[in-house]
Amino acid sequence: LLLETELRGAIDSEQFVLYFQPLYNVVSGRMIAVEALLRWQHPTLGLIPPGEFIPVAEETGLIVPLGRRVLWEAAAEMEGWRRSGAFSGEVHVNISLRQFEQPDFVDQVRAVLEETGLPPSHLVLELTETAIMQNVEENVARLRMLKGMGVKLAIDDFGTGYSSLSYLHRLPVDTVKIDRSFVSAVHAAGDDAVIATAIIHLAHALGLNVVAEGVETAAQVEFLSSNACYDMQGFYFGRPMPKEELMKAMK
Ligand code: G
Ligand code: G
Ligand code: MN
Ligand code: NA
Repeated sequence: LLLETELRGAIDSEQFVLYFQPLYNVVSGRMIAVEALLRWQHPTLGLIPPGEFIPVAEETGLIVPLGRRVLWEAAAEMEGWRRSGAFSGEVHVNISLRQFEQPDFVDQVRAVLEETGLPPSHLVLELTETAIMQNVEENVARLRMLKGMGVKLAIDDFGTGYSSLSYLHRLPVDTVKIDRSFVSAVHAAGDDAVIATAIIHLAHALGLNVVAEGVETAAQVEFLSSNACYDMQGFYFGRPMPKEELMKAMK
Protein backbone atom coordinates (compact mmCIF):
# COMPACT_ATOMS: atom_id res chain seq x y z
CA LEU A 1 0.00 0.00 0.00
CA LEU A 2 2.85 2.33 0.88
CA LEU A 3 4.41 1.48 -2.46
CA GLU A 4 1.14 2.24 -4.26
CA THR A 5 0.81 5.64 -2.59
CA GLU A 6 4.43 6.46 -3.37
CA LEU A 7 4.04 5.21 -6.91
CA ARG A 8 1.12 7.58 -7.47
CA GLY A 9 3.16 10.51 -6.21
CA ALA A 10 6.21 9.52 -8.20
CA ILE A 11 4.29 9.53 -11.49
CA ASP A 12 3.42 13.20 -10.94
CA SER A 13 6.96 14.20 -10.07
CA GLU A 14 10.18 13.52 -11.94
CA GLN A 15 11.15 10.32 -10.13
CA PHE A 16 11.01 8.00 -13.13
CA VAL A 17 13.88 7.83 -15.58
CA LEU A 18 14.46 5.77 -18.67
CA TYR A 19 17.63 3.78 -19.03
CA PHE A 20 18.63 2.42 -22.41
CA GLN A 21 20.35 -0.86 -23.25
CA PRO A 22 21.95 -1.30 -26.70
CA LEU A 23 21.19 -4.13 -29.14
CA TYR A 24 24.06 -4.97 -31.51
CA ASN A 25 24.42 -6.76 -34.79
CA VAL A 26 27.68 -8.69 -34.46
CA VAL A 27 28.25 -8.88 -38.23
CA SER A 28 28.20 -5.13 -38.85
CA GLY A 29 29.42 -4.38 -35.32
CA ARG A 30 26.79 -1.65 -35.15
CA MET A 31 24.24 -0.71 -32.56
CA ILE A 32 20.92 -1.45 -34.25
CA ALA A 33 18.49 -0.55 -31.48
CA VAL A 34 18.12 0.41 -27.85
CA GLU A 35 15.64 -0.97 -25.32
CA ALA A 36 14.07 1.57 -22.97
CA LEU A 37 14.01 0.25 -19.40
CA LEU A 38 12.21 2.09 -16.64
CA ARG A 39 13.94 3.03 -13.38
CA TRP A 40 12.47 4.65 -10.27
CA GLN A 41 14.82 7.13 -8.65
CA HIS A 42 13.32 7.25 -5.17
CA PRO A 43 14.34 10.32 -3.11
CA THR A 44 15.31 8.23 -0.05
CA LEU A 45 15.39 4.59 -1.16
CA GLY A 46 17.59 5.16 -4.21
CA LEU A 47 17.20 3.34 -7.51
CA ILE A 48 14.29 0.88 -7.36
CA PRO A 49 14.40 -1.82 -10.06
CA PRO A 50 11.26 -2.40 -12.18
CA GLY A 51 10.86 -5.96 -10.88
CA GLU A 52 9.77 -4.38 -7.60
CA PHE A 53 7.31 -1.75 -8.80
CA ILE A 54 6.02 -2.87 -12.23
CA PRO A 55 3.89 -5.66 -10.66
CA VAL A 56 2.37 -3.10 -8.24
CA ALA A 57 1.82 -0.67 -11.11
CA GLU A 58 0.05 -3.45 -13.03
CA GLU A 59 -2.18 -4.46 -10.09
CA THR A 60 -3.21 -0.89 -9.38
CA GLY A 61 -3.65 0.14 -13.00
CA LEU A 62 -0.95 2.80 -12.59
CA ILE A 63 0.92 1.06 -15.39
CA VAL A 64 -1.48 2.76 -17.82
CA PRO A 65 -0.42 6.40 -17.21
CA LEU A 66 3.13 5.28 -16.46
CA GLY A 67 3.36 3.21 -19.62
CA ARG A 68 2.02 6.06 -21.71
CA ARG A 69 4.74 8.33 -20.31
CA VAL A 70 7.42 5.72 -21.06
CA LEU A 71 6.20 5.33 -24.64
CA TRP A 72 6.15 9.09 -25.18
CA GLU A 73 9.61 9.68 -23.67
CA ALA A 74 11.24 6.77 -25.46
CA ALA A 75 9.82 7.93 -28.80
CA ALA A 76 10.83 11.54 -28.14
CA GLU A 77 14.40 10.54 -27.22
CA MET A 78 14.71 8.31 -30.26
CA GLU A 79 13.44 11.06 -32.55
CA GLY A 80 15.96 13.47 -31.03
CA TRP A 81 18.86 11.09 -31.77
CA ARG A 82 17.51 10.45 -35.25
CA ARG A 83 17.20 14.14 -36.11
CA SER A 84 20.64 15.00 -34.76
CA GLY A 85 22.17 12.14 -36.73
CA ALA A 86 23.50 10.54 -33.52
CA PHE A 87 21.59 7.28 -34.01
CA SER A 88 19.01 6.25 -36.56
CA GLY A 89 18.08 2.74 -35.37
CA GLU A 90 15.07 1.55 -33.41
CA VAL A 91 13.80 2.05 -29.90
CA HIS A 92 12.22 -0.94 -28.14
CA VAL A 93 9.56 -0.28 -25.50
CA ASN A 94 8.16 -2.92 -23.11
CA ILE A 95 4.38 -2.98 -23.06
CA SER A 96 2.51 -4.76 -20.27
CA LEU A 97 -0.74 -6.59 -20.95
CA ARG A 98 -2.79 -4.19 -18.88
CA GLN A 99 -1.52 -1.29 -21.00
CA PHE A 100 -1.92 -3.13 -24.30
CA GLU A 101 -5.53 -4.04 -23.47
CA GLN A 102 -6.63 -0.41 -23.09
CA PRO A 103 -9.31 0.14 -25.76
CA ASP A 104 -7.46 3.25 -26.96
CA PHE A 105 -3.96 1.73 -26.96
CA VAL A 106 -3.58 1.91 -30.75
CA ASP A 107 -4.73 5.55 -30.68
CA GLN A 108 -2.19 6.24 -27.92
CA VAL A 109 0.61 4.88 -30.07
CA ARG A 110 -0.58 6.85 -33.09
CA ALA A 111 -0.75 10.04 -31.00
CA VAL A 112 2.76 9.50 -29.63
CA LEU A 113 4.15 9.04 -33.14
CA GLU A 114 2.37 12.16 -34.38
CA GLU A 115 3.40 14.30 -31.42
CA THR A 116 7.04 13.23 -31.39
CA GLY A 117 7.44 12.94 -35.17
CA LEU A 118 9.10 9.52 -34.86
CA PRO A 119 8.57 7.46 -38.03
CA PRO A 120 6.65 4.28 -37.03
CA SER A 121 9.34 1.92 -38.36
CA HIS A 122 11.72 3.18 -35.64
CA LEU A 123 9.43 1.97 -32.85
CA VAL A 124 9.42 -1.66 -31.67
CA LEU A 125 6.82 -2.70 -29.10
CA GLU A 126 7.83 -5.68 -26.94
CA LEU A 127 5.13 -7.96 -25.55
CA THR A 128 5.52 -11.32 -23.86
CA GLU A 129 3.99 -14.41 -25.44
CA THR A 130 2.02 -14.97 -22.22
CA ALA A 131 0.45 -11.53 -22.59
CA ILE A 132 -0.41 -12.03 -26.27
CA MET A 133 -1.95 -15.45 -25.59
CA GLN A 134 -4.28 -14.14 -22.86
CA ASN A 135 -6.92 -13.11 -25.33
CA VAL A 136 -5.33 -14.10 -28.56
CA GLU A 137 -8.04 -13.18 -31.10
CA GLU A 138 -8.47 -9.65 -29.82
CA ASN A 139 -4.75 -9.13 -29.22
CA VAL A 140 -3.81 -10.33 -32.69
CA ALA A 141 -6.37 -7.93 -34.20
CA ARG A 142 -4.74 -5.11 -32.25
CA LEU A 143 -1.25 -6.22 -33.28
CA ARG A 144 -2.41 -6.13 -36.91
CA MET A 145 -3.59 -2.54 -36.53
CA LEU A 146 -0.20 -1.55 -35.12
CA LYS A 147 1.60 -3.35 -37.93
CA GLY A 148 -0.68 -1.61 -40.38
CA MET A 149 0.58 1.69 -39.00
CA GLY A 150 4.15 0.57 -39.68
CA VAL A 151 5.13 -0.06 -36.06
CA LYS A 152 7.33 -3.13 -35.42
CA LEU A 153 6.51 -5.85 -32.91
CA ALA A 154 8.69 -8.19 -30.87
CA ILE A 155 7.90 -11.13 -28.61
CA ASP A 156 9.88 -10.71 -25.39
CA ASP A 157 11.19 -13.51 -23.13
CA PHE A 158 10.41 -16.04 -25.85
CA GLY A 159 10.33 -19.65 -24.70
CA THR A 160 9.24 -18.94 -21.12
CA GLY A 161 5.50 -18.56 -21.62
CA TYR A 162 3.13 -21.40 -22.24
CA SER A 163 4.12 -22.40 -25.68
CA SER A 164 2.73 -20.48 -28.57
CA LEU A 165 4.80 -22.44 -31.06
CA SER A 166 1.68 -23.43 -32.99
CA TYR A 167 0.57 -19.81 -32.94
CA LEU A 168 3.84 -18.15 -33.79
CA HIS A 169 3.18 -18.18 -37.52
CA ARG A 170 -0.19 -16.49 -36.94
CA LEU A 171 1.22 -13.67 -34.85
CA PRO A 172 1.95 -10.57 -36.92
CA VAL A 173 5.33 -9.98 -35.25
CA ASP A 174 8.73 -9.08 -36.71
CA THR A 175 11.10 -10.28 -34.04
CA VAL A 176 11.50 -12.97 -31.43
CA LYS A 177 13.72 -12.28 -28.40
CA ILE A 178 15.16 -15.50 -26.95
CA ASP A 179 14.83 -15.35 -23.19
CA ARG A 180 18.11 -15.01 -21.34
CA SER A 181 17.48 -18.22 -19.39
CA PHE A 182 18.18 -20.13 -22.64
CA VAL A 183 21.10 -17.91 -23.61
CA SER A 184 22.91 -18.19 -20.27
CA ALA A 185 23.99 -21.79 -20.79
CA VAL A 186 24.23 -22.07 -24.59
CA HIS A 187 27.96 -22.82 -24.63
CA ALA A 188 27.42 -25.74 -22.24
CA ALA A 189 25.70 -27.77 -24.98
CA GLY A 190 22.92 -28.88 -22.66
CA ASP A 191 19.14 -28.57 -23.05
CA ASP A 192 19.29 -24.78 -23.05
CA ALA A 193 21.60 -24.84 -26.05
CA VAL A 194 19.15 -27.13 -27.84
CA ILE A 195 16.23 -24.82 -27.06
CA ALA A 196 18.08 -21.67 -28.11
CA THR A 197 19.10 -23.31 -31.38
CA ALA A 198 15.56 -24.53 -32.00
CA ILE A 199 14.14 -21.04 -31.41
CA ILE A 200 16.66 -19.53 -33.84
CA HIS A 201 15.79 -22.05 -36.56
CA LEU A 202 12.05 -21.75 -35.95
CA ALA A 203 12.18 -17.95 -36.12
CA HIS A 204 14.21 -18.00 -39.33
CA ALA A 205 11.93 -20.61 -40.92
CA LEU A 206 9.01 -18.27 -40.25
CA GLY A 207 10.89 -15.29 -41.68
CA LEU A 208 11.30 -13.56 -38.32
CA ASN A 209 14.28 -11.71 -36.88
CA VAL A 210 15.77 -13.21 -33.77
CA VAL A 211 17.53 -11.38 -30.95
CA ALA A 212 19.38 -13.15 -28.14
CA GLU A 213 19.03 -11.35 -24.83
CA GLY A 214 21.13 -11.67 -21.69
CA VAL A 215 24.36 -12.26 -23.62
CA GLU A 216 27.19 -12.00 -21.10
CA THR A 217 30.20 -13.86 -22.51
CA ALA A 218 32.30 -14.18 -25.67
CA ALA A 219 31.51 -17.92 -25.70
CA GLN A 220 27.79 -17.12 -25.96
CA VAL A 221 28.45 -14.66 -28.80
CA GLU A 222 30.45 -17.36 -30.56
CA PHE A 223 27.78 -20.04 -30.10
CA LEU A 224 24.91 -17.79 -31.18
CA SER A 225 26.62 -16.43 -34.27
CA SER A 226 27.69 -19.92 -35.33
CA ASN A 227 23.96 -20.72 -35.20
CA ALA A 228 23.08 -17.71 -37.39
CA CYS A 229 21.78 -15.49 -34.60
CA TYR A 230 23.57 -12.18 -35.10
CA ASP A 231 21.46 -9.66 -33.18
CA MET A 232 22.31 -9.58 -29.49
CA GLN A 233 21.72 -7.71 -26.27
CA GLY A 234 23.25 -8.17 -22.85
CA PHE A 235 25.86 -7.12 -20.33
CA TYR A 236 28.63 -8.30 -22.70
CA PHE A 237 27.70 -5.40 -25.00
CA GLY A 238 26.39 -2.91 -22.47
CA ARG A 239 24.23 -2.58 -19.41
CA PRO A 240 21.09 -0.47 -19.29
CA MET A 241 22.46 3.08 -18.93
CA PRO A 242 21.27 6.67 -18.60
CA LYS A 243 20.89 8.50 -21.90
CA GLU A 244 23.98 10.67 -21.30
CA GLU A 245 26.09 7.52 -21.08
CA LEU A 246 24.41 6.06 -24.14
CA MET A 247 25.26 9.22 -26.08
CA LYS A 248 28.94 8.64 -25.28
CA ALA A 249 28.64 4.98 -26.33
CA MET A 250 27.14 6.11 -29.65
CA LYS A 251 30.31 8.03 -30.51
O1 G B 1 15.41 -3.37 -16.40
P1 G B 1 15.20 -4.74 -15.77
O2 G B 1 15.97 -5.85 -16.40
O3 G B 1 15.40 -4.75 -14.27
O4 G B 1 13.64 -5.05 -16.03
C1 G B 1 12.94 -5.98 -15.28
C2 G B 1 11.61 -6.21 -15.94
O5 G B 1 10.84 -5.00 -16.00
C3 G B 1 11.72 -6.74 -17.36
O6 G B 1 10.80 -7.78 -17.52
C4 G B 1 11.31 -5.56 -18.20
O7 G B 1 10.68 -5.97 -19.40
C5 G B 1 10.34 -4.81 -17.30
N1 G B 1 10.30 -3.40 -17.66
C6 G B 1 11.31 -2.52 -17.68
N2 G B 1 10.90 -1.31 -18.11
C7 G B 1 9.57 -1.44 -18.39
C8 G B 1 8.57 -0.55 -18.88
O8 G B 1 8.79 0.60 -19.20
N3 G B 1 7.29 -1.05 -19.00
C9 G B 1 6.98 -2.34 -18.69
N4 G B 1 5.73 -2.73 -18.86
N5 G B 1 7.91 -3.20 -18.24
C10 G B 1 9.19 -2.77 -18.09
O1 G C 1 12.03 -8.91 -19.69
P1 G C 1 13.03 -8.02 -20.38
O2 G C 1 13.77 -8.70 -21.45
O3 G C 1 12.45 -6.70 -20.84
O4 G C 1 14.11 -7.70 -19.27
C1 G C 1 15.13 -6.82 -19.46
C2 G C 1 15.97 -6.96 -18.21
O5 G C 1 17.09 -7.82 -18.45
C3 G C 1 16.52 -5.63 -17.74
O6 G C 1 16.19 -5.47 -16.39
C4 G C 1 18.03 -5.79 -17.87
O7 G C 1 18.69 -5.16 -16.79
C5 G C 1 18.22 -7.29 -17.81
N1 G C 1 19.40 -7.69 -18.54
C6 G C 1 19.84 -7.17 -19.70
N2 G C 1 20.97 -7.77 -20.13
C7 G C 1 21.25 -8.71 -19.21
C8 G C 1 22.31 -9.67 -19.08
O8 G C 1 23.22 -9.78 -19.90
N3 G C 1 22.26 -10.48 -18.00
C9 G C 1 21.28 -10.40 -17.05
N4 G C 1 21.35 -11.23 -16.02
N5 G C 1 20.27 -9.50 -17.15
C10 G C 1 20.25 -8.67 -18.20
MN1 MN D 1 12.21 -6.47 -22.94
NA1 NA E 1 13.15 -10.21 -22.30
